[in-house]
Amino acid sequence: MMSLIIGIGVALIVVILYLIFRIGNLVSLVKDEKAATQSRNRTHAFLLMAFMILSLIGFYYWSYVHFDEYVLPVASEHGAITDHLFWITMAICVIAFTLIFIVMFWFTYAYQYEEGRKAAFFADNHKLEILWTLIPAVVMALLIFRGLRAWTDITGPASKEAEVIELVAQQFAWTARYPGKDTELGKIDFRLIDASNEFGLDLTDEKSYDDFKSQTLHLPAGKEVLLKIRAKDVLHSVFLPHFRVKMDAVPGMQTQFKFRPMKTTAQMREETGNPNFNYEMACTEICGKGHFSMRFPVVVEDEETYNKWKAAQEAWLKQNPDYYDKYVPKEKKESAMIKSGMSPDNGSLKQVELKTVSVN
Ligand SMILES: [Cu+2]
Repeated sequence: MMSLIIGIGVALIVVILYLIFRIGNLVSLVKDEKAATQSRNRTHAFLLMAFMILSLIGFYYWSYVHFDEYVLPVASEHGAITDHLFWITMAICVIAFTLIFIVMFWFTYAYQYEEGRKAAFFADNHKLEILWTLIPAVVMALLIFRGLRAWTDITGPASKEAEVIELVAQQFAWTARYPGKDTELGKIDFRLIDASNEFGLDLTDEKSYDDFKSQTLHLPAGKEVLLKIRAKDVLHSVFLPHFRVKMDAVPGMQTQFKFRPMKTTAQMREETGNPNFNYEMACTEICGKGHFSMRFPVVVEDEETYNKWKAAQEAWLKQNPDYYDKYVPKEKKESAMIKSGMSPDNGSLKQVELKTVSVN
């Protein structure tokens, strides 16, 4: 209903403006041409001033009323710094925008055509040029300096205790890989990727034996997390809005993002008053037709629950025993069995069972 009223209002304003224009034209037919031009000029100058005032009121009013919808609650440590930087930049832009907007329209009003008035002319003005170069340069330098510090912190090396998680993007899904008990991700090789080995796990590396796959991103609250990000086909982008995390997933290279989630999903439900609240991760790079579906559920738990969840997960190798038979080197078979938590009947035995079933 509200938008209908606004629509009708806008239509009426357009009709009124058209009528004013028509009246101006008719008047110019009756009066002499010079006076008519002057009158038209005055009308335009007045309309431009009205546009300036109405737009500014609209801009400030809208921003004020919808302010709370602009930002999601922050749930990470560095998020506060990112937000601070964002709002400083926004404040500078709004001040500059308002000043330029007012001056621009004021000039069209104050210096409208008047008979006999001549425009001032000067070829250059050093003082003015130095001023309008120096002020933006200093402001930009300060902003970039602060931004760079935040950036090096986010992309810098993580501490040894950091929880390392790999996020792999492909058209059109995310997969997460956790390092398992040894807390180190195993080596990967893109040439090893196939229908089952979607990570391209290199099973000659012992660190890969306990790695496990997850279709939900579990994060421990209060602990540093290092996301290692890669893409298998085209550009994708990791976006965790509540944590102020955004990093491109680039095919052929690994990117990373370090952060510390501070609020569990349960705490966030309480804070937002929404019992159905869930964090989520999205892809923010238009990566193809199914881009919209690249949504990944995120759960933040306290460290204890998180560790319990981790301990309950099955290693990728345990779920794919035929890879144990085919790709784990002989001398590492025992270590692979222990690290992946396989029982002796997982490997070759299960293979035999499967074959029997398919024959039948
Ligand atoms: Cu994508």
